[in-house]
Amino acid sequence: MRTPHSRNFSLLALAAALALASLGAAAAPAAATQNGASPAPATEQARSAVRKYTLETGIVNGKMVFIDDRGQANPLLRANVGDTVEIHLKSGEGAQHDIAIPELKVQSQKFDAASGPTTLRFTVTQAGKFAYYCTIAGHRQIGMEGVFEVAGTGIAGAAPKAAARTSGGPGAELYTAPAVRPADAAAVSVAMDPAAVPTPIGARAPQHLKYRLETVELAGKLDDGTSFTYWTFDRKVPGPMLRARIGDTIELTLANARDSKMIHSIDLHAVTGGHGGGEHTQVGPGQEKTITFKALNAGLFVYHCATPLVPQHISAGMYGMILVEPEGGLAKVDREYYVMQGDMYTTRPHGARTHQDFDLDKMAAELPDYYVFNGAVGSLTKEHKLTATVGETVRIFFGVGGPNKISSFHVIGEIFDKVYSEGSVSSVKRDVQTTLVAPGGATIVEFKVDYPGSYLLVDHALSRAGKGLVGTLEVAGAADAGIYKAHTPGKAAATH
Ligand SMILES: [Cu+2]
Repeated sequence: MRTPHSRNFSLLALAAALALASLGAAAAPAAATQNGASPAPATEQARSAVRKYTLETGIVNGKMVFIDDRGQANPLLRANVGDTVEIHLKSGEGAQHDIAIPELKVQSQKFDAASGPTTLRFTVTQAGKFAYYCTIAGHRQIGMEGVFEVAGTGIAGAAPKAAARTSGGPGAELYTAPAVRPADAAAVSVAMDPAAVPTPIGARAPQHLKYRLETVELAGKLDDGTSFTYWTFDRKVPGPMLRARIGDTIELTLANARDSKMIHSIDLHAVTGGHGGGEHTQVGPGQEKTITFKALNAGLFVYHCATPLVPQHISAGMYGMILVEPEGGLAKVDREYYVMQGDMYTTRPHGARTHQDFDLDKMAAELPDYYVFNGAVGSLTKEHKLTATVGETVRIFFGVGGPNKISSFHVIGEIFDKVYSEGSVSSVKRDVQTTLVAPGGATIVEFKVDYPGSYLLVDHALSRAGKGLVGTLEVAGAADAGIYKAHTPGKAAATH
């Protein structure tokens, strides 16, 4: 078996600490302590007793944990063979959790602020030390794990069987293969319109700006006939593009929808201090928090949710960008577009016409099933297209939410006249074919369109096009044969 925290590998612990360091104090009871076995409860001395435990979820020292009624994080739970155990469960921060002891084949119902408390009741038939943990993806890894210790001798022949009950529901049957869920007929489009770019700011003095974003979890269309439970900023992927100028002071409120199952937050790479805002914007369902920051550096910056598991929240759609214009603004162009790339991990292969569930193991292995521009397959080929007319200049604000994969951004049949590498507007590269964009990074590309046709936006790691990563730029206008022409086929061969 495992001891509590043994699974806390360093990166996740770091992410959790980064994102939740300050939240813990607010969420945890004052008496919370870090770890260690708690003394046995008073009821323990009696054999074949009913043992009652109360666990509330919360955040202590940057970890998500179960907290007992004495403030102990992930307490050691004890019982004797033959006892009936009752665990009363409540979501302290409002997000969704459960508790399972898989080796004993028991699992509670899921509970959150909306469902209210629940109780897991079962009879113990087996001695030993067993791990209990929350089965919501990622929660065990960021701390929701403890030990259930059973003294005594196993009851002969008593295989752990349907001993589990949860209040208000049927007996919990563990670890049957999840049924294939049909695609959600009510799934909506999450595809952000690439033309949804705020108006240029240009030459004005610094101001105080207010932005408000809402985190929303919803069933969205991932592909034709395929749905996915997205986590979003303002119901779109990427979330809204924000625009400011250097020296502006920005007051940003993050609200988490009442029907959310998860805590969410925002870390903007344009922010100096407070983990980019992630430290002070961890919001439970139905709550909101506000930060104010000064835009000290110009450039194009990614923002993303910074709630553990951070890469899961990003992969599910929680990323966007903020442009901080330099003094005087950017040069005028004819068209501006907003495009972001993401990698997604699902329990069934690419193309499955089902509701796709998130796959934690594939994400850990960095083996995506889907790559998407603006949230879904077809967002920039079917639902929206980029358009321009010959002679116009086009600027694309391009970023990678990721969470994991670098983009080799390229437009087939075009050359970037200018690239502001890594989103930095303080230097420009000219005449670039393909530009690298890191996860959590961005670029600005500009080019004049000189010839009509369909131009494809791709990641030049082109296997990814087959997993959804294609966009279209339709250029209208007159063809100049001096720039490009195709020759009549079939004539050349005869002259040989
Ligand atoms: Cu989130």
